Amino acid sequence: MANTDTISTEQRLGAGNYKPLDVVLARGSGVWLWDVHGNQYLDCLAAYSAVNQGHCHPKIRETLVEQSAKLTLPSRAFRDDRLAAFYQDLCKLTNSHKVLVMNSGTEAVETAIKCARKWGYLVKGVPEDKAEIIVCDNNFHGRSIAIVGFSSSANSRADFGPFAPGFRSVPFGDAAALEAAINPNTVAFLAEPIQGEGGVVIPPDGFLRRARELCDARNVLLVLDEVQTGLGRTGRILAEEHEGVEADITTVGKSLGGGFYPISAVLASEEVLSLLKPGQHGSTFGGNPLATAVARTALRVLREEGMVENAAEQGEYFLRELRGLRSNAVREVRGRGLMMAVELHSREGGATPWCESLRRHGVLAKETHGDVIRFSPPLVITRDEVDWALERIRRAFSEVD
Ligand code: IF1
Repeated sequence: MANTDTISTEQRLGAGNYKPLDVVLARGSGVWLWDVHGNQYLDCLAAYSAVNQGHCHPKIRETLVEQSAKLTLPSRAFRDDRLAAFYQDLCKLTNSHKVLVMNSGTEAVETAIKCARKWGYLVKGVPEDKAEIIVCDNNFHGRSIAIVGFSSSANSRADFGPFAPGFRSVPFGDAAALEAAINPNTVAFLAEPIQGEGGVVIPPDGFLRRARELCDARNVLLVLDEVQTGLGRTGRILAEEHEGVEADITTVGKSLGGGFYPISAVLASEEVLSLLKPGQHGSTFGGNPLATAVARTALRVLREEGMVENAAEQGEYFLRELRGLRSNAVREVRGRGLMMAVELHSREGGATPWCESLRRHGVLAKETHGDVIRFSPPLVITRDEVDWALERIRRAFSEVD
């Protein structure tokens, strides 16, 4: 089907819940993507950090093919020969005690919310249906009704009400506001270590440590959503490590599936996860052997190929060079590891013209919240590939300015 036919067919038959760049991709490998005309692009989005290992990683694909010929979905009504080893690998890598495996990041966050509430009633002794969870303004934790109910984005919430009660929002990074919001019915504080969709917003240094102290002092669970920041994106396995903090409940997803298969997980203590009894939570595909086999290889190559260390090294260089951009349009450049953003001064049309110019120059990036361009390439990016991208980013910006 020709390019224009593809796009018009998508627009005719598909819901309009995305506004993608009009590039029709057909192949990917590592940091590189090719469209249907054979044009080559460097991917600076990595599927919103779901392809940290690079596109079509051969070892992860090999596992997918091999397992797909053995056993894919016996359901959790029975046991299989892949799940225990996946639990071992994930717990070892993240220094976690127990795992509850799901499919999407949204499901992992919903599961974390259910676990925090159950802990609140059965362990903390909060009166029935009175549990409160504190969240942050400008958050993004997924798109279920409960989660968008505590979103501060009008576009995420409009016309989806009524919403679930029991959530209270405080400014991200404001420890005093967090302290003031905690009350005897507070069961958890839920936050992203760095707000992704919010525009790569990094909290003041020490905020997570202070949140940890407050949660300890007031018997509140610290829940960190590492679906986007986790698995090497910020130069550490988990972003919480930058502050030497350990959450009580951590969610991971996206690159856990290595860009091949949706799988997510909730990591928590025995005390928290042992509260869930048979029949109280689950999912048809959660923890299927195809997903867990793929995830084990996705985690293995992350470690064996030094992707986390590479994210720290290349990210430091990439960010320093982005900060050198000579452009009057740029308001701020920020990031940690290979989770970076260029915020433009607010203007009509936002950052779209810059993303279009970047595309024309062979770099694929996407704006968030209008004025922020996210740069989050796969963690396998080499120094030469960073320089390739920087050369074109400089040209693209000079063209639009
Ligand atoms: C879309 C955003 C990013 C997440 C965090 C949970 C989830 C996400 C911190 C839910 C998902 C995705 C969703 C996707 C685009 C992307 C996104 F722009 F939407 F916000 F990355 F910033 N926690 N983020 O970032 O995970 O259920 O999607 O597997 O909805 O367009 P999911």
